[in-house]
Amino acid sequence: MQNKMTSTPKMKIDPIRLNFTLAKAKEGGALSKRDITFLLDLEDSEQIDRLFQAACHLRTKHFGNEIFLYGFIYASTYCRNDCRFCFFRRSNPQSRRYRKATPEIVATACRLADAGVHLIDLTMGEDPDLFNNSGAGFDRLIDLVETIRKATGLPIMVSPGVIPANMLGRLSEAGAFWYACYQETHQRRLFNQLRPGQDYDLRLEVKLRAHKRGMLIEEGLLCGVGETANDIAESMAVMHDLDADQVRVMNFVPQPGTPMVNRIPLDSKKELLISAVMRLVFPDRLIPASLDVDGLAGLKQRLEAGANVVTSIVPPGRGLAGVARHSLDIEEGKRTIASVEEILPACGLRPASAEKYLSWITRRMEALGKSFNSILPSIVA
Ligand code: SAM
Ligand code: MD0
Ligand code: SF4
Repeated sequence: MQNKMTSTPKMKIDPIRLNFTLAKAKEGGALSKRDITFLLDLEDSEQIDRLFQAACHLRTKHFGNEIFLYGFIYASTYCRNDCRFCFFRRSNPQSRRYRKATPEIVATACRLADAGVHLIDLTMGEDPDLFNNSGAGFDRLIDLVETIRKATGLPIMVSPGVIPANMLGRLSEAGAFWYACYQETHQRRLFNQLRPGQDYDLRLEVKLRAHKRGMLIEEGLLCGVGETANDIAESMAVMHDLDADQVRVMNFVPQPGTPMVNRIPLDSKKELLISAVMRLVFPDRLIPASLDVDGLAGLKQRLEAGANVVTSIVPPGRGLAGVARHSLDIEEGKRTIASVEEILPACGLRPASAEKYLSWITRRMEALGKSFNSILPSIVA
């Protein structure tokens, strides 16, 4: 699986077409797949900077200079799947396994809420304990979501893998207003290579079902795993069809003990390029700058590519892991709001208020045709 983005001499692409394409996006015009692959072919740093400026212009147009902040709790690192890119794949002997107890998770969520995050992202592997046949596992997850929501008053995102359809409604009522389940690619052959033994259609369909149930959804891509610019453009078209509320891309990080450990990772320039093009294609949606790829050191460049949510904020001293970078910057306290707030002014940005985040969710849910009022009580309770 060779990366398509090879290091040929830094060609300038047609500046007139670049001007036209950026101007179209800034005026709210829709970009075609050809526009997207054209922009993804940018190599010249001056031209890439112009793309980043257009992305920041559109972020400002829709979100001003305010940034949302997500707390991340990786509650269980047990998983029944064997994704070839993931440190926590079932058959990785080097993986760090833990399953946090409810009181510990709730205490961590409260600590994150006190620190000022706008949402709690409750993530886990497809833990056999959760997915056991009796459904008792999901009863525990639903109780956990409800307890966290009551204790923090914050909206919750759940990312436990492919949720059984009959659990979506109960999770949503319990306070899980977001469902994150990344397809990684919308190129089936590549999906099957990355996520062997998993059902491409089921993974896509469960997001559609969650959306129909009024949950907000996040779709995500991996880059640096052999995808082409056409694959990325195709993914943005699928994200558009899903009407995804949050869209992301993460640069692949090789993991010890996994089949892709020797894959040469890309530098993060490609992730920034894709993220900036995502801002042009989804100007009014949420786009994360994750601390889970290059840590705090990679935050400024991601924000300068048009992202507007800082994710993977993990408190030290709780024995919690990240996903792609399972320990980077955590115990050093560099994945905290305090560290993030030191970076924001240099980008002319500042944290939004909790009310601002809730009003964005309200508007999106109303756009989804779901009256927020049917769910509001469970947020501000
Ligand atoms: N287990 C659930 C699932 O797979 O949907 C949720 C958690 S999963 C660990 C979250 C995401 O982290 C994956 O979908 C993938 O996009 C990203 N990720 C995992 N391993 C990674 C790696 N080595 N490099 C970059 N991103 C990675
Ligand atoms: C992040 N480490 O935001 C988290 C994780 C899963 N919903 C999120 C990948 O980067
Ligand atoms: Fe399990 Fe998720 Fe990792 Fe795949 S990406 S091995 S489903 S934790």
